[in-house]
Amino acid sequence: MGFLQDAPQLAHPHRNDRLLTALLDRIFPSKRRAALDADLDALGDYAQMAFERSARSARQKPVLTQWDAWGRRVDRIELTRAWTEGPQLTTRHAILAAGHEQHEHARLEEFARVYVYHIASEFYTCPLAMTDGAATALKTSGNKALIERALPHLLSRDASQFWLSGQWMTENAGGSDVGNTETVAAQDAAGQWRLYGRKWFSSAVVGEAALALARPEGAGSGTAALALFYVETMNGAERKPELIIDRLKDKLGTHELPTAEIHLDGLPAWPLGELAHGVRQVAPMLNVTRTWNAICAVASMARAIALARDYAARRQAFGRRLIEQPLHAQTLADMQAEFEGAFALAFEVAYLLGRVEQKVATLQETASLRLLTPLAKLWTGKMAVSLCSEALECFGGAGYIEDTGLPQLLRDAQVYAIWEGTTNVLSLDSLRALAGNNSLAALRKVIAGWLGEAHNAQASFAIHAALDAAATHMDPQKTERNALEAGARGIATTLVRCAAAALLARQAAWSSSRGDERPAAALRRFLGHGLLRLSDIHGEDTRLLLE
Ligand code: MFK
Repeated sequence: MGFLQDAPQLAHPHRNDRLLTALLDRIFPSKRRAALDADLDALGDYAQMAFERSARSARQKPVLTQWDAWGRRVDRIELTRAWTEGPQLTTRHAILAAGHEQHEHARLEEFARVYVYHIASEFYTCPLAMTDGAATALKTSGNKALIERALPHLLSRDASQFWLSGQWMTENAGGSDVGNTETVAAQDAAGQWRLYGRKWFSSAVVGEAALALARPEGAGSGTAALALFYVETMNGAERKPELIIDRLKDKLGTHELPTAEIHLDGLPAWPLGELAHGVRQVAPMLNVTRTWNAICAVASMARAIALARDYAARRQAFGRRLIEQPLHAQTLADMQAEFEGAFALAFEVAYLLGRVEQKVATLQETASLRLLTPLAKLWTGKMAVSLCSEALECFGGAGYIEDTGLPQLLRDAQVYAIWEGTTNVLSLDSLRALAGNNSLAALRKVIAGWLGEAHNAQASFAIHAALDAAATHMDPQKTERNALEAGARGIATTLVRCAAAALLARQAAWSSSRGDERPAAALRRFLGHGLLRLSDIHGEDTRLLLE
């Protein structure tokens, strides 16, 4: 046998993750740290085991069996190994329960676990995110009966009691424009609400509950007339007959996730609150799942970079290891700097979410969180795709070969930019956030606070200059609505890069004072990539280019 290339190895996703360790060292109270570290270690062990297992075994996909041998409708889904392990593992390590404890670091505790676990979970984190979102929306609704009924299951630390919840919003006609929802809610003779309609993407159809948008019979058209309902899907071990699984989707990635098309044929349902303004009521769920999206996107980047770096230290070409080749090293360092910005931002959103929920946040932090959530989602979603693509290229041809497991990283990453609101929908949501609560002024204040801890005049100057340019670009006195919308991505990306740079500067100051100069290098490289991403909005040219 001739030359055989060593495969990349996965370092421990908790113990060897210097960013996560530095973040927790910087903000986390030491009295809670031992318990958190034990969970992170265990989840990291699982992630390493899953990585090694995936190298040995063929990929699995969920299988839907609609009819049994005797013609009975069963709609049974057999799940992959990681999915069957999910309930035990995640309740034992209290992933969701941790996020709903009563202290300001609760969300950080939760999302540190999510970050370490996500890739090994094979996107079992998707229904976990929705379950977390459902618990959050139920709490916000104040509906005592539903809270008492569902929350002990959704946040359970006992797998036998645990329920997953879905988020049934997307329809064939609706898509991003949820106001076109065709599902109808009607009351039967006994006064029980029942849902009738077709949900086109249902990511947690294996769950026990869901939140669903529907139009109460006789209500008007549009978003405001939609109501938000809680449903349960099971009668003991049997799926309720009013929930019919039409088929599983054949997707580009997230193959282990059983995304389904479903029919609701009179499924019993309970309104969370008033029988209107369902999107407003589901918004707390959306903002939580968008935070999950950002953390999971960052976890994909972490995995892609970890494997590419390990490989660069193993692979020899042109007489030296890849990591010693100047252009390869430059490419990896560029990826690392952008990743560090994304990591800092996603975890700051998680931290702020905890502070807002525990009512210890300032008004500026609360207004900034509303803006930073869509910004984090849209930026990290896009970055995960480009970074995973770059990482595959770092392996040459091997990165294009299925049984290395690498192409899956890229295919899966594409979903972050699509579900939970596409990049454009989220850019427009940023405009929605900017229009209310004076959130740009709030964000500037919050950024100034981060920079106050950084003592870095050069970074401050660059960040304030970019923020000024963004503010001028979106001045409502000078910019008409169509131009504002056309430039929304550019505005969003500029604002988010400014926020990330300020967070990098704060982390760099903290780490430099402890002898670690790597975060300062990440900041310099990130600033070197530029902060401004404002678009050239020339409506006439856009029209010509589309003719
Ligand atoms: C592993 C990672 C885990 C991730 C989990 C993945 C699960 C995947 C499953 C899915 O993909 S589920 C489908 C996801 N679909 C979307 O995210 C929908 C995308 N569309 C939007 O986000 C639209 O912006 C939206 C439907 C929310 C609103 O469209 P409209 O019809 O233009 O609504 P409108 O009138 O602007 O807003 C209605 C109300 O909601 C307003 O409040 P008011 O009633 O008080 O005026 C808005 O301010 C409020 N609102 C909208 N978005 C909000 C929000 N409030 C707070 N936060 C937000 N993000």
